[in-house]
Amino acid sequence: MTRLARPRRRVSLAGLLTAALLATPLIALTTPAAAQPADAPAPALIPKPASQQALAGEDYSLKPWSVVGVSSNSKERRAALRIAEQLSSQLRRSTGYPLPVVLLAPGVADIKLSTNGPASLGAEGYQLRVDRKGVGVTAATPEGLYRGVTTLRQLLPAKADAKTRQAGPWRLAGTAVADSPRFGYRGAMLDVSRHFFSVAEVKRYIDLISLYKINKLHLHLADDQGWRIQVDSWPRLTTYGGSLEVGGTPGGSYSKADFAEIIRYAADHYLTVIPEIDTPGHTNAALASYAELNCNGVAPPLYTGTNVGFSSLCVAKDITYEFLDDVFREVAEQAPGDVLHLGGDEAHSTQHSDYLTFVPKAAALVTKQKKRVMGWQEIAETPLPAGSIAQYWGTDDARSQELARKAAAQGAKVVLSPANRAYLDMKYDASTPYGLDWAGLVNVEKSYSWNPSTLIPNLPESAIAGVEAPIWTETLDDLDKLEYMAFPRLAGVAELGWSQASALDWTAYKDRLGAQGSRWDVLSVNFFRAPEINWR
Ligand code: IFG
Repeated sequence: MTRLARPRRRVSLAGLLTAALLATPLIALTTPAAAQPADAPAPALIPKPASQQALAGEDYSLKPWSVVGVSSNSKERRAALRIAEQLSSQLRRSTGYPLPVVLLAPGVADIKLSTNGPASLGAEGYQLRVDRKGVGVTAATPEGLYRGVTTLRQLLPAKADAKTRQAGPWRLAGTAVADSPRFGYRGAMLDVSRHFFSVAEVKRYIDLISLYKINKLHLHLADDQGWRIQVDSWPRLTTYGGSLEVGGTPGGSYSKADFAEIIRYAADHYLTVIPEIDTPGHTNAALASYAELNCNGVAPPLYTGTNVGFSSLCVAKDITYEFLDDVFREVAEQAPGDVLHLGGDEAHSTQHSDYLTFVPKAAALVTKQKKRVMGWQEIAETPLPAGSIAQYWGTDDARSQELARKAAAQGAKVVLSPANRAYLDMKYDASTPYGLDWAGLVNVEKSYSWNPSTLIPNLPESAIAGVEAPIWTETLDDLDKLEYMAFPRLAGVAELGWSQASALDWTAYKDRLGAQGSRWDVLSVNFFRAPEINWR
């Protein structure tokens, strides 16, 4: 709800300003210069912005009478106001200040948000300035404004993220930031099949990944252990195929209303949801639900173990493609983003020749829904439709690197998810209480210390769409475990996707990372306090 500044406030504000101006000389006479507050150090930002400079002597503190002003042309006004309201509602909670949001009446607002910036800022770029007069965030789009406000939140003391009222001061170091992302695809994948996570739990993950300018949420919605998204034309997929999870505990699934809520919440955080229906392997939940989908007409039992590669859709049967046509249609209707992920990994029980037949047929059913095809790297063995994306999940092995190059060679884009660096279910070290280690132990430094553009030899940088950090949940059955494995490493992958290559320096990053600790404490994030980081 947008409250316009009431004239009464303008008079009282002017009154306050006059009083402050009159008082200043008095204070100046009586307060020795040395008492001027020292400039707060420019706080550590993750992802590191393209450019940031401290403005000495330009610190600014939020005031009880601070006002958030929005200026935007009409087509983006609603989105811009929504962003302003999100910021204000959080800061009202932690500061106790009213922080009204107004459609900018010049001079009233000391926190100015604008989407009238130059088109040169691009889709996600922004400029941010803190000086004695206040704060300004300027972008060319609501998404860019959201990214800039995300930075603004990191410039405030961590307690600004608190759910309850905290004591001030609410000081911002004087700074000028000009920023835009290196890669357009900066993803986090959440496997809700091995263990089911509720809408509320997915929202919590969205809250956390969006703090680091992640812009894609890849949901792994179907696998051997559980089918998690409603398909009205094949109801047993969820009623039966979604009933369990790894370990045999009750599973769950998202009704269309549930999924719509996830989509809405993700959009509010400027995240595009990419739904994945893994095929032709990783399909036991579907095969158990409908006997006719199996080549032998016999439905296998539900599976609650953690093996992979034992299931396959029946490539030879027509019903397989009728099934996928219905599934992709209903999933595409539920996810407005431009990408649908058809999986394609570990099809160890699909004849290779059948795999080469299957993927193009499945891909055609995705493009029929006007979606871009995305799939794990193995799909690069087949001719891919224009606009396809292959997701690399190699461990520096020659075969995976070759698949990535093959994808690029046919004009597909590549998203980098190296399992030995970006898989957040990998143990940090031998003492990590959960997670897997098939791709090796991945400590915080290893997860950060790679450069997307040079990871795979002879992969043209123009083919790299960006990076994604998957978290597989065979061993992760609740949010605490998820947060422990995802943080701090997700922040590092987010930086690799956003920041310039020149910014990628472990020693400097490690120090900035340590400063996130207080923020994660305020947000009650159950992060792994890696001993090598100076958490503060
Ligand atoms: N590989 C499997 C996942 C999951 C993972 C756990 C891919 C693409 C191992 N496929 O990663 O289903 O089991 O780390």
